[in-house]
Amino acid sequence: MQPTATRKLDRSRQLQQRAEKLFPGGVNSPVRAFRAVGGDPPFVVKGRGSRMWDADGNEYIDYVGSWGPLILGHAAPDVVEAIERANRDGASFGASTPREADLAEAVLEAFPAMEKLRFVSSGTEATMSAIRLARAVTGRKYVIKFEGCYHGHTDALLVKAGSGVATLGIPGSAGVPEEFVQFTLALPYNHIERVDDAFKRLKGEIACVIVEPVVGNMGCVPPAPQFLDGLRYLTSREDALLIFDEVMTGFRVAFGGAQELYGTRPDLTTLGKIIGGGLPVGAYGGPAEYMDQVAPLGPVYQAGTLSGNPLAMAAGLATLRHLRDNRELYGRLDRAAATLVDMVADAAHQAGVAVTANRVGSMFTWFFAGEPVTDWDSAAKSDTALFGKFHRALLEEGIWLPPSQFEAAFLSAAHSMDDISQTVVAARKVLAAIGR
Ligand code: HOZ
Repeated sequence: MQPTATRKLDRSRQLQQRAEKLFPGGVNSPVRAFRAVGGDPPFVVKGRGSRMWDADGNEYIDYVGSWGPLILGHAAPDVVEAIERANRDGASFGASTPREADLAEAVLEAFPAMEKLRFVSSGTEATMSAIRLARAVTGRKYVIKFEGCYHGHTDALLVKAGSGVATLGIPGSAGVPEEFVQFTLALPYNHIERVDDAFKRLKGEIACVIVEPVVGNMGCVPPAPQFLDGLRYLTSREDALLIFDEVMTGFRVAFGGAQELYGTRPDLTTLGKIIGGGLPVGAYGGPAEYMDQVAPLGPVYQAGTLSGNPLAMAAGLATLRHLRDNRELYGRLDRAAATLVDMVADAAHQAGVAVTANRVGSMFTWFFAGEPVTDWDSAAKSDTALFGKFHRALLEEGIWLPPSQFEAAFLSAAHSMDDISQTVVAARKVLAAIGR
């Protein structure tokens, strides 16, 4: 790797100035502006395996992986080939294609809780549609979500949300009338008794509970033992639906997602990221009895011009086939991530910097916090200024972490032991400097 300690970013700065004239904050998704960590966002021009290169030729070991989809790393050969082959036949038809069923079968094989699904173009669409379906199925209005969980930017779910909303310290969003969120209850994650209370208070009125079974959008926060089973028990008892938002965790924490890892079966599942292999995609699914309520069979309307897009289907299928045929990859990812996460946490400890490391498989966060991080209140106690310092200094060393304390980092199958050693060496140097 070329030395990056005196990284030049001239070209990136020119591109940033141009972008700022064109896009709010110069970006098409807020966290990319690096506002929470300070410093200038490099403009990326190429990725290969575990690495990315910016417009000035600086090289980085990437731990964002396009925010989760790239479990096989950048430009994985079988994914690139599948996209190229599909593209030669035409990029979009607005009509059904065989690839949609190919990918659907691959998804359903891994997620037995789903009998049918519907492809959409983003995680936001998937969760929005799943909520609509849950309300239709139950004939009820209220939705329980959890503080610090992020389910995309649909109006009803932008309440005490994680991801960029948490990163920028926005309590909700301007432009969302309070009437639109009057049926959304935001409760603390991992506090099952609060969910029980809500069900008692609003008896027969709660349509569903939506949860990230492992949170990635307030940083990585695993479920407490019995939390997911507790949600399953309460939703079944109250005839409400349980929705697992596995946009981040699906095919990530295990082949069959968090529902396989923890053995809890939701009613509806939302997916995205990995199932599109780096192209825009989302999906929601569940038992046929529920899914058949969606138009054209049923009265729940939902549609999309690019839904089931042939290129996204091809990229997703190549990714899922690779994962299915190389299941041992999950064990390898788990061990490699454990090594990385623990060694950096040790380095922090030795440098006298308070860090709490959270990890599930290959998703993880180093919280700059002295206490366990189990919910939004504890995540929010992190020293975000110190995290910003850590982020900026690591970037100088050629290590690219998510530019927010409240976003999970990801390891891919393309990361080598050499990548991990380089990252640990860089983190030791940075932590020793900031711990002084
Ligand atoms: N909200 C996304 C991650 N949780 C960030 C998307 C992006 O900026 O690309």
